Amino acid sequence: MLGMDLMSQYPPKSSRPEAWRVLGLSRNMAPGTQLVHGERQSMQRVLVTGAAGGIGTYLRRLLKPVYSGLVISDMKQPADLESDEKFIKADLTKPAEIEKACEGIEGIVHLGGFSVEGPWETILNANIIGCYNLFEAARKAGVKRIIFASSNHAVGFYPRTTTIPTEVIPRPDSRYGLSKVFGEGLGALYAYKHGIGVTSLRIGNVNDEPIDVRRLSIWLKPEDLVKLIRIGLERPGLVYEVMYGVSDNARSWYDNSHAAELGYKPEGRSKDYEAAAFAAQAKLPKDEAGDFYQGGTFCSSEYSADFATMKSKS
Ligand code: 15L
Repeated sequence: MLGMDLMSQYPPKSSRPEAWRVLGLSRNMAPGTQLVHGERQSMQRVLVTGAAGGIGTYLRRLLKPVYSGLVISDMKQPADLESDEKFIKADLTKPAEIEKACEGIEGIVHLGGFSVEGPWETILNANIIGCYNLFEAARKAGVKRIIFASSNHAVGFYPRTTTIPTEVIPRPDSRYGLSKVFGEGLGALYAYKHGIGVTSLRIGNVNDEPIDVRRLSIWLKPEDLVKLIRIGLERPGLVYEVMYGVSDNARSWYDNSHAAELGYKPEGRSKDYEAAAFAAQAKLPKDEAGDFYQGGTFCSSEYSADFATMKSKS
């Protein structure tokens, strides 16, 4: 049984050879290899769904040196697919296709689906039915771990004046955010009922740098996303966890202390980009409800409540 002090060093850094030794690892071991209850466990065959999208494009590059058996899937092949990448074309709404993509897979990073607000039919098919199909295919294939790409929009209707922990009542700000609440629930169901280790990451905004004032609070440096994914795929004993997918942001609205307990040490600091983000913000139109709530324009879009009343109650 690993002690908590050791856990707090997870994933171990190569700059800490003693941690590698205590965990039973060698520096020559392939990344993703670990010791669980005295056995060598390997997590190499990892599937990334939605790999042609914005986050997927970062992860194709960043996960390639980490997982030797990386497989990527999407509805259409990425235009810049490289010869050493294994791509499987799979539409999440077609169970047979997604089952094929899951064959022989140990861990999944599920990014696939519709990544912004959309019509109900689109969200229903891509993010609800598609997500269910993915979890079912994973269960049938004996997948051990799933990272579900949830979103800050699952809780977007909290005001920016509030700091929220992971254990918070959902306040989705859109049909898109609602689908992420569904996905988080699905993750908990498959974790406790089927024994798949699931991590829901409430991702903020993955980008090279924060692009406006709201993103200073929710920015996620792509390399920090990899750290979160590695915790979810590799940390021994994980059942079901929720973490905020954000970097070390001074203006954060999230209490991400649970992620820290699980070993997350973000390197990105949005403070380093404040001047540029404020300059970009100055060019954006004012948005009464959007600027008040964490979810921004996802909250103000299609808004029909009386804002003054809602503000006084939030
Ligand atoms: C998300 O969940 C979206 O997928 C992404 O496109 C951004 O809009 C991001 O949230 C955000 O809030 O910036």
